[in-house]
Amino acid sequence: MNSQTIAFHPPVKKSDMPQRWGVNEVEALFRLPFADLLYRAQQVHREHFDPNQVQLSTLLSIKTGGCSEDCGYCPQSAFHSTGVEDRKMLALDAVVTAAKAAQQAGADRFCMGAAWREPSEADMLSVVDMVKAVRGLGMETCATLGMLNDEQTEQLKQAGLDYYNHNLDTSPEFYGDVISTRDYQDRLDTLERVRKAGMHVCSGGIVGMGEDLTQRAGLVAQLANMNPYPESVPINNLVKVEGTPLADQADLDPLDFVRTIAVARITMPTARVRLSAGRSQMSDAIQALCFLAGANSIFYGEQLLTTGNPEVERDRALLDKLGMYPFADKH
Ligand code: SAM
Ligand code: DTB
Ligand code: SF4
Repeated sequence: MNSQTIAFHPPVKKSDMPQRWGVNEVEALFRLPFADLLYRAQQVHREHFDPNQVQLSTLLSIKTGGCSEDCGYCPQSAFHSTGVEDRKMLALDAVVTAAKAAQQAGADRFCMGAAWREPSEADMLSVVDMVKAVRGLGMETCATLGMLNDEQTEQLKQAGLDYYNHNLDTSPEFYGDVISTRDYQDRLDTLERVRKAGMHVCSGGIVGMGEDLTQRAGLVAQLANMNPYPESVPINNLVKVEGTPLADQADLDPLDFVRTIAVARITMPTARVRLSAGRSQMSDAIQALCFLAGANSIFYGEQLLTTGNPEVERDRALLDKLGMYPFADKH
């Protein structure tokens, strides 16, 4: 496969009359009886996707730790003492080796993450080379590098970047409780630039940070009301890392995580909804419920950025048990 044939997913079309989701409407979905919610999510899912197919993204931290932002959940923030070692940017050959290994293991998308508020000009030159090299392997490419300006989105587009990940993380109302060093509008601006440059948008958030139901609904409404809404929507369950301000946050009821997946599926019918961080702490049964609720993508590989993820063998066994198959196997 060459780089011209990678367009696996058509972009979500901009709609002239987008359905606008009120926060109250989204909250009403969250409050549905569990069986009714999952039934609706299943109907929407089956209308747009093969429900047994799952897309596999592998993450690689290309620059770890020492970040100048104060995101309360993040082990890589320089504001928190978490024991994560600061590492300078990986060399190109290390990235290519990791991408080849991910492809060999069955991943179809490779996502490069960096602990930056925003990339510098020199950083961009390295990242552009990485994107070209990974795309040259025939994988879909994704990067998450922080805020971007117009020139940077153009550089990434030219390099062949398929997706840019930049999460809204939570609702506008709860955001200030978690992050103080940049505001919500900065995130929306970056996403707008990514869209304008013609790349697919990957944007989602984290649940279990102490947000109330209205605020959880507020995050989903923000994402669903983007026109068009993101092609990829990662739903992360907070990974509680010692040394971060959210380390002692009470556990989210796993069924509320499943509900969040279902509501994302109903409100963003054609998006890849990714069951993202937090899977190491989830039983097979809860993950199966997430797939039933409309999740059709996971992070695949033993490591997220700095924290663990299920072993490849365990994920393969889980997918087999459920009769599910990776997206890449069908192409
Ligand atoms: N620095 C860039 C940025 O913030 O956009 C890219 C990397 S950052 C680690 C990407 C995303 O990882 C965050 O927006 C957040 O949603 C997620 N994340 C970070 N720490 C997490 C944690 N402890 N639990 C769940 N998700 C987390
Ligand atoms: C996303 O939504 N989740 C990923 C990816 N996009 C970059 C990151 C999860 C990070 C979990 C904590 C860590 O491993 O450092
Ligand atoms: Fe930095 Fe991203 Fe972590 Fe925030 S989430 S501290 S921007 S690496």
